[in-house]
Amino acid sequence: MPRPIALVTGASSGFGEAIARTLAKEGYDLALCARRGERLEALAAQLRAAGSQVHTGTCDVRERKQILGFADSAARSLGGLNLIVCNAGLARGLDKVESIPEEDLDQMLDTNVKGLVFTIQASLPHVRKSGGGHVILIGSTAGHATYEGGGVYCASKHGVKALAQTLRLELCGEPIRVTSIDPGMAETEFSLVRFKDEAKAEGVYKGMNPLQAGDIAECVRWVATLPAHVNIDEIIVKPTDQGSHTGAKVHRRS
Ligand code: NDP
Ligand code: 8X3
Repeated sequence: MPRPIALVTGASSGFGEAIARTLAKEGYDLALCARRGERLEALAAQLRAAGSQVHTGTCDVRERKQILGFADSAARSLGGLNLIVCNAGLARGLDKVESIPEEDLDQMLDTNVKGLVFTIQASLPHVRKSGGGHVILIGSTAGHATYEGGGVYCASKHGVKALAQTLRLELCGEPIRVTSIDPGMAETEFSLVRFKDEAKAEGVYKGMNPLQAGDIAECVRWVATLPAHVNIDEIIVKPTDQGSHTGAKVHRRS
């Protein structure tokens, strides 16, 4: 049996890094991309030492040519693509819709929505050529609810949900599964990227037990290793301490 091959965007930290580690343990070869290439190389060295073939690419998913070039070179060097994990994404700030800086607006929509579409466009031809496979989109509970200051991030993740549902319709009849994994509060670099302030980022998870990156990697492992005729459409996964889809109802011990 040939080893399955997964492409993971945003593999330099958080969910993407954990997904890469988990899939490597599961016997996958990997194509990993992000903008911080040095982090990818450090991760790739560990995964290669444990027996996986790993192709890395310093790549900004907002740049269509970069992600197209990365998917092509990955498929060429690894021998195809079977599983695509569209994970790269971010939130910037907590500004109201009325006053969000244009730079933050562009970065969230360009990364979370356009970058994801570019990743699909770059990868699907290789998945088809490889005989079929699975596309996993990392959405968010922010695709199921909204909160003040989160309007654009929530719009982007509602967009991810719409793209997952549409892809499932458009790919019906082909042996390609489409799953959306939609986490709630998870302690990664997400809040540091959002606030650019360590104390503020730590405060988000203060006194509660957030999800960890490995919890999301386990969801990916589970849906990807089910029999090919079983498609898990959507997983909403939250910390037990988070009652609502937003931060409105969170149990904190201190
Ligand atoms: P991290 O900040 O830890 O990881 C984000 C990853 O995305 C990094 O590897 C980063 O790499 C990559 N990335 C960001 N922008 C780009 C870009 N333009 N091109 C390529 N890669 C990019 O956060 P998480 O792991 O938490 O986030 C992963 C996904 O999960 C995101 O889509 C996020 O919206 C979603 N999510 C997160 C939740 C949370 O609470 N943590 C909850 C729900 C969803 P680099 O900077 O090197 O490019
Ligand atoms: C991240 C979850 O609550 O910060 O997607 O929007 S939240």
